[in-house]
Amino acid sequence: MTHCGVEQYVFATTRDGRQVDGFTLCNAHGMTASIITYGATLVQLFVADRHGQLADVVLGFDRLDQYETESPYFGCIVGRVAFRIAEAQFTLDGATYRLTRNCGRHHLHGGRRGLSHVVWAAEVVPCPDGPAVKLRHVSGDGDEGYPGQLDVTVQYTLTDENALKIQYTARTDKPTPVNLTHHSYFNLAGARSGDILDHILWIDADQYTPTDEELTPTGRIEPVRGTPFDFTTPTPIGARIHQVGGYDLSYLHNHPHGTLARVARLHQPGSGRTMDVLTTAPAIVFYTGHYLDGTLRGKGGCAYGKFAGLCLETGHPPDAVHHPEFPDVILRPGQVYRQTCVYRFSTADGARVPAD
Ligand code: FUC
Repeated sequence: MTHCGVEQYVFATTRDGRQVDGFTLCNAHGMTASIITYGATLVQLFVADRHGQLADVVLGFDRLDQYETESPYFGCIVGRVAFRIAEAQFTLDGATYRLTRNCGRHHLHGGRRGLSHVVWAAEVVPCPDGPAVKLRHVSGDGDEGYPGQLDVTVQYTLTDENALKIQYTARTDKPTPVNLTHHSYFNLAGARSGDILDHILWIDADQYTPTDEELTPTGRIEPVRGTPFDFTTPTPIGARIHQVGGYDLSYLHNHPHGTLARVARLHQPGSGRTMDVLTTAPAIVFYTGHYLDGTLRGKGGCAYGKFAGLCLETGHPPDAVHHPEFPDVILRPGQVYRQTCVYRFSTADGARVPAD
């Protein structure tokens, strides 16, 4: 593409015959983001390195059927409630709701189809910040066990500041939990470049929410200080990973939620690429892609091995429906769920705590 704006194309057809469109957003610096209507999924993100060389920094597939059948949530929007809900049930206003069990006896990432395995409607929308596409999906009352009809929109905007902005809204006709996130696996060296252990990570969070062996939170909120989970000083991801096997945990960051704040910075020394993560939500989940085992064939036939990409997923902490001490995730009729997440790219120094 030689101009900035939005290019719309037909991506593929689902196994049940539904057309899936793609939208490529391009900014003034040649950065591009491609989003498909299946799962509102980011399938490509081309970002410049310190020499201006573009590389695709997100893991994904060439074929739609792979997104339908084997994707470990590559690049999609996850909901209605991201992360695990213990025992796949919760009680709200005196009624108990049973959800799809798709992770042992637990519920994961909104269930079997959720928001990630459905075709969304999409339109190009005018936006002063840059080219934008807005996707919408209405999840019916009872979908995956959740109460209420939930009307969700997600807008992706690519700004001339090299930021991919993701804005969520949701409205409901019955009280229901909502926690939406974006599930890209990033590798700032380029998605075909091996593992992410050399990436330097800073997470502006003094606290995290420990989990049990099945990755459901215990409900405690603990300091990261003195643990291998402490990224308050920029640290290579590989430095302490042998102590934990892989990172898969939720942080409560140090900023008030409701206003957009930078909560993390990821930097890859070889390419010079840096990604800042900003959010209005209270938590960020860090997952190092250690369930990848080389069997998935990604874009260009590339085998994605352990640690091939990492996720920095903003939202509310996992399993908040069971932990009143965590920020509340219940949306009620008349309220509007609104969150923003920004992944902003540069070649800024990643070895120091950002000063600005
Ligand atoms: C992340 C992790 C989960 C799960 C999923 C595919 O959200 O927190 O544990 O593996 O991705």
